[in-house]
Amino acid sequence: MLFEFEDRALKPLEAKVRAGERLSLEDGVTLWHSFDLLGVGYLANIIRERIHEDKTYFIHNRHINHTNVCVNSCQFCAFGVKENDPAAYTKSLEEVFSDAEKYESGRVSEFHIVGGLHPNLPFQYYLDMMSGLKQRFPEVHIQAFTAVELQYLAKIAGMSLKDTLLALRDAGLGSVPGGGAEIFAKRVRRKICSEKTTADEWLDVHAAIHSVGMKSNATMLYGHVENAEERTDHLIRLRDLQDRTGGFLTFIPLAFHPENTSLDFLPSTPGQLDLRVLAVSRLMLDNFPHVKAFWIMITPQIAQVSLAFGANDMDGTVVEEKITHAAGAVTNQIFRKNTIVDMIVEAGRKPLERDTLYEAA
Ligand code: V47
Repeated sequence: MLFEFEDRALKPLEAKVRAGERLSLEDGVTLWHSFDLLGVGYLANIIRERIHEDKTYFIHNRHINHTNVCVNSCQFCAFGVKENDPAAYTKSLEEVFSDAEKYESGRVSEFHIVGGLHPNLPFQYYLDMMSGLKQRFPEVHIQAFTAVELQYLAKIAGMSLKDTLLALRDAGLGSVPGGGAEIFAKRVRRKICSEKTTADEWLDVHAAIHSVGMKSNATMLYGHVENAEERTDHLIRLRDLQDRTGGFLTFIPLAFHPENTSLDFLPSTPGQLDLRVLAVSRLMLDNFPHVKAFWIMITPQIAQVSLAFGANDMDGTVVEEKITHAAGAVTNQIFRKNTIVDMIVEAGRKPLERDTLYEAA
């Protein structure tokens, strides 16, 4: 296909992308600043189609957010509250199991479980959640607890991170979601999540997950106070860890939703930024197999277009999503499988149902 770049600065990058050469920090910054969004998308699509051709994955999953009580107070978050807040909730294990059962009688292939850092729940609650779900739904893969939660669980368990991971794995944990990474740069963390796990700690937790043979995902929260260099630095630090461990499956950019947060003076992310972040991520993260368009956060419409801008995964049926809906998301919380299939087909791609580890489901 003959493609004319509007921005001539992108032309040298095409040669690099076609030759499979790694893009540098400067290349990343060029991509963020280019006025030629279609050109950036065109470059990302070269890699997307080289790896996946027309294939677009989705999963039959159910998210569960077991508690919104959190000892941290991240400025970008509208989900976490203190224990005495009228909006605070903590699901009993029976409620978690009954939620898991509610959607299609637990016949999903994945439970995706994340929550706040609860001050009083014992480590046993989390072990019993894993083993209770496995006992009831032995076929369902459990992807649970961000790196931030895992670091906290190790603290309340009084165990090393590795022993905590092994105990959770023995109880049924299958893999780890990508949340909590936000933006690694110290300047940004000081402004949006000053109390949180540091960038190095987040990366160390994922290195530990990979060292025990488990897979994990990675995210980047964008569209708040970060700049182009900081986004590129974030992607390069993920790429460096992936070079060392190979344990990341998927990268998921998360579009910042400002409503009900301390950063509510910021606007929502524009569609052009959502597309650009997916495209630049696909280009920079040359060693990540998958880049996911999380339709809940960027809308189904942008997610469809993103399948020509680097994304090759649409996440899944989801069913319950409280984190971005607390922050003003207006999307559905559930899409049936046939709706996702239709969306992918309408976008001119080939839908493939997968399990968490990207085997055909
Ligand atoms: O860790 C919190 C982010 C994450 C807001 O691994 C916000 O496959 C936008 O990590 N606006 C949780 N984002 C969600 C998450 C995730 C989602 C889908 C798939 C996967 C995966 C992981 O949501 C948090 C935080 O980074 N978040 N508040 C907000 N106002």
